[in-house]
Amino acid sequence: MLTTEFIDERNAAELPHHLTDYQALGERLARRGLDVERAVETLAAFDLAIPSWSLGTGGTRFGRFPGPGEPRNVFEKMDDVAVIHRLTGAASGVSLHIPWDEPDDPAALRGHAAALGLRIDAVNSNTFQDQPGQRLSYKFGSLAHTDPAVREQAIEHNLHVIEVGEVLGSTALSVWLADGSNFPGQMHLRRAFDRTFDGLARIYAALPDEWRMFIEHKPYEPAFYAAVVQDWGSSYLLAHALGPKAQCLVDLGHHLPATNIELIVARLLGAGKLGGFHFNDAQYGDDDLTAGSIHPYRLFLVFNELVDAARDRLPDFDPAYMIDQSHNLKDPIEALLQTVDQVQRAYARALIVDRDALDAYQEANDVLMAERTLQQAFETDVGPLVAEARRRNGAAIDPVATFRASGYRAARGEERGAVAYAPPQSL
Ligand SMILES: [Mn+2]
Repeated sequence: MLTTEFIDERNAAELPHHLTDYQALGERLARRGLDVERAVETLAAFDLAIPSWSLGTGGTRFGRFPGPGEPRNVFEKMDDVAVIHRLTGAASGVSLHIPWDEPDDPAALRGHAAALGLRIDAVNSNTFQDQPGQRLSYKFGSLAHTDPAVREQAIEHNLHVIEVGEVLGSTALSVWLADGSNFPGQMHLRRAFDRTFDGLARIYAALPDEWRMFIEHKPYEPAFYAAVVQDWGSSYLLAHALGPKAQCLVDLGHHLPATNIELIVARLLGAGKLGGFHFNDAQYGDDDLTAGSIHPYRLFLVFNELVDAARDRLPDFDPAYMIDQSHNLKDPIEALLQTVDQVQRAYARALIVDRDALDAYQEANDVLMAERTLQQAFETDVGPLVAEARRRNGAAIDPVATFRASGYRAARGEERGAVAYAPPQSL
């Protein structure tokens, strides 16, 4: 259905216009002393991970409105990720959530992924809700719980996730904790943090050699008074005390309004503790909207820090790029195609910043020209650059249009039916 021939055929129809646009962009950048070919090569090597929980329609606490043809199991989710990867050439990773998408046979799932040209990215543990048959409840926390038996259960779960991840070929564990309190006085603020560190240290000790642990902070929700790992400072304290394999994960939606996220990224980069990202966007709180849909300039400024860090060859610079969104209204595959495109655009814009000029303006305290250098890159239409990177990877010049023309969703609707697959929420 979405064969190489089909994609090539669709691309062929767009090729004359595309090449004209690409050449024009190359000439415009050359006048600024920038090499479009170098940017295309770097962008073509970019790759991110799709979370297993994003292939079905999400929901809110008020309801969920699923569409036909959603994947019924983790194998079908892989099939959908393969479609996203074929169309974008930049989504070969799958980030699995345990237990939501725990396979009965992890080796078989690894084989299925490999056959589709996919790899298993970070595995995510879950101690923020109780599973059927679970012995002890996480109602009052997991690693931070007052009861050592609950803490032990949470540690055991994380060790199990590492074991499953090893069979799957993963090399990273993402830990997001819902631990916290809703009311002043409910939880001893200092001791809860110490208990969390002790639990993470046990998990850290079990990490295989080449593995990393990503610690994901979040200011509130479900803890509405005091979250235990509420900000990058707490995350950094934990990662620093745990050791070199522990790093901080920046979910773009896990910050209070008006927080300067690119500044946090710069701080973590400087400390060698930037583990990776969960891309999404937000107007108010942890809205899990499509990346770049609300604050595209911020997404560009985040990538600007990353391109700058790569240029300075910072040690320990190897961020894991993941998506974490909830697709409540859009077709999940289309929303993910749009997301990958938006992230690629932000990266492309950062790649065409005139860094020598920016350096000089910063040194000379030329405020206006320094800002204008960033704006000039952001305001450039990088569509042809992104399309060219995709084309060279054998992917689609226009992923969403190609997906719609393929009839993939309708065919899956016939095959999978309008099932009400249990809705994992986004994290
Ligand atoms: Mn997240």
